[in-house]
Amino acid sequence: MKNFVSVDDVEDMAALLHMANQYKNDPYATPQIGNNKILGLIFFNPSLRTRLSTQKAALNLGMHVMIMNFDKDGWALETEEGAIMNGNKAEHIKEGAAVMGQYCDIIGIRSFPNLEDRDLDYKEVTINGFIKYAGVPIVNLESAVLHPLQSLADLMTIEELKKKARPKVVLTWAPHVKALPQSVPNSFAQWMNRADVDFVITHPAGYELAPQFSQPATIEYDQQKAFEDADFIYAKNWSSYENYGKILSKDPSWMITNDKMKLTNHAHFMHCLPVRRNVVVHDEVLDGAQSIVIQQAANRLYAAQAVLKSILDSSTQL
Ligand code: AN0
Ligand code: CP
Repeated sequence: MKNFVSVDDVEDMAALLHMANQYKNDPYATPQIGNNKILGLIFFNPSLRTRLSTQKAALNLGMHVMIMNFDKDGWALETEEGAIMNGNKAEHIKEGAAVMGQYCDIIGIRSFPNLEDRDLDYKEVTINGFIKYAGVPIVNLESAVLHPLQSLADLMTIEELKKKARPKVVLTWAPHVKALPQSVPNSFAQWMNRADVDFVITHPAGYELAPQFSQPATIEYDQQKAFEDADFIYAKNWSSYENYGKILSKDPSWMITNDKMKLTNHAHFMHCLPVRRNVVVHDEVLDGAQSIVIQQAANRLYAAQAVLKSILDSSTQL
């Protein structure tokens, strides 16, 4: 695998899942493969899970890790071609990415959308700029549009816990106080649409995801109906794609409660975290036996380790 930016970079999903499971059984199976290799991690936004799990994954492979909080410590990056840089942006991505590529063998980037200009966000200028100018493989640590490391860990968790060959997986919108990216639901939809699951998305009208990610999933506007017979409930808030970046509803009746979980087939509750308790999901669900959010977070490590291993394998073949 050259880059890991979306599901489209994965040549063989079953093989990648298998590798992640192998690392779960034996995290130190290949402690040397990353010797003398540097993973650079760049954060334009906060992170707990992605930062620590990706760092640990690299250490398990024998890599060294350099981390930079670009929002605080880096020069503000210009991404526009031909820009006259007389404003507050001190460095162009052409040099910034090319220089990082001199120091790092793989670069991971977290860069959220600004949620103001949809066309600009969906062009993925930061991650694509690094792909174009860094000259080394790029890993998406949640971009403006996608979060594939999360989705790989989510799929791994579903595979571990499913009780039937083709489980019903429901992605449900839930309320939140802030406008959040569509990256997690876009990416989850993209992966679920390729997995062997019965995939349903439920949200209030106006929260339709970009069709290139949601199709061909079933959209069900009645949350309770969507929950019927579900084996997995994946909750997440996102802001509107259509009315870009806007909060159209804070309707608390969309919060996940035990009463709603009772409509399901004893479903497992999933969330990528961080989650706002008693806004997105009631304590009784998150603290209950069906919640698998910590297992999901644990699997982030093995997902990242499999991705880094695949990239190291292909870069040594060159
Ligand atoms: C981010 C989001 O919704 O994309 C990160 C999730 C992994 N969440 C928040 O900003 C709360
Ligand atoms: N789920 C996830 O990516 O968490 P962080 O934002 O803490 O990395």
